[in-house]
Amino acid sequence: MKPFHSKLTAAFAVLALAGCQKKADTIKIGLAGVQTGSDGEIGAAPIRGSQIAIDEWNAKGGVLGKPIETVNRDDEGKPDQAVAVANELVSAQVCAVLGHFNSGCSLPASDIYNQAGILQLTPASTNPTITERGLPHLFRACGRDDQQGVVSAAFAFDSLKVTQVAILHDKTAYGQGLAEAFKKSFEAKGGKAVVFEGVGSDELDFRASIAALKAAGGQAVFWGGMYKQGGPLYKQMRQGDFKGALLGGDGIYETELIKTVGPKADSVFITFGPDFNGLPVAKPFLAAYKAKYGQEAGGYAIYGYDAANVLLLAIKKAGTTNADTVSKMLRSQEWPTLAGSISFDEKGDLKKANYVIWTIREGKFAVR
Ligand code: ABU
Repeated sequence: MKPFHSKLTAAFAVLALAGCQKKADTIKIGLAGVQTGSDGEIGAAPIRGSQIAIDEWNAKGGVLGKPIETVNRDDEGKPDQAVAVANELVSAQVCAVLGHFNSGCSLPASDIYNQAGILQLTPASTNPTITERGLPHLFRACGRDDQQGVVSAAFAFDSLKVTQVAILHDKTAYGQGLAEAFKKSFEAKGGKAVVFEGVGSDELDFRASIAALKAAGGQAVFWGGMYKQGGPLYKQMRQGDFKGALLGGDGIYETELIKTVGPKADSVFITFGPDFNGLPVAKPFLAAYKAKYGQEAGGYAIYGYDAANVLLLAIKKAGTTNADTVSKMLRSQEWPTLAGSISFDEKGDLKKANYVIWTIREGKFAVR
């Protein structure tokens, strides 16, 4: 006999699916992620990108003959709030969720979507565990931290000739996971992590850590965390007369970082996807983003746009919003995106994730 909570979960999933299919007037898509607080700027970008894609689909008649309705929820970058948001989206009977942004939010929220039989496609959550759990309807349109950690470590060791690195992280699922991935890869190359230290995710005073890493012989710093802390860390490295490079992942790829570190901080090195700004195919999207939101599209905006287009195209091709059918469809072929064609493996990861090294040149992010 099934335990009571399993029966409830099954009933909940049936109700959610029934609602999704019964609601004949619109196709509801959840947009979820951090849009306020310290990660607000970087987190809002993919949601805005997704919204632009959905506006374009609606202008052409929606999908499956119905208008697409978005249900947008801010998880504030907090795992507990992400759980509340996920429950709200289930109650709202969305058919799929584009989000969340933070790995620490996608992890608990994905359990709720999984129980409710709702497809989730995150444009930005890079922690490997997200897709390693084998959830059947979970996908990501970005790479993984064990991929970007490898690229960053190879760049530090092979190109910068750094052999001793200090690794700091913010103790989050993203920041700590990325720091560990970098360390593993850097040490496999023959390098040494002379410091590996977690700091609170609201810590802005790094002077003690910088003094310690200088004393330990660190030649560069790897930061596993977000831009709101990465910027002050770099500034304090220079104020503390530490001339080594700052390396980091996609969480510091945000123009707010440049405002903090200055336009000439050319020894900041970031892993992110390839440059799309110069691609003719991306120009209409970049213009639409600026027209709608009054600012340049941040790095993850295009991932949100691409994720929404891939999801809607898969729903259209599947002829249904049923999560099983759409998930099979997503795994079955290559999907065109502004950033090139993508395909998903059995886990829901991209079959090929292209990370390149970015730096800051003339006040802008530029591929090194
Ligand atoms: N991947 C960058 C920041 C989002 C996250 O994975 O937490």
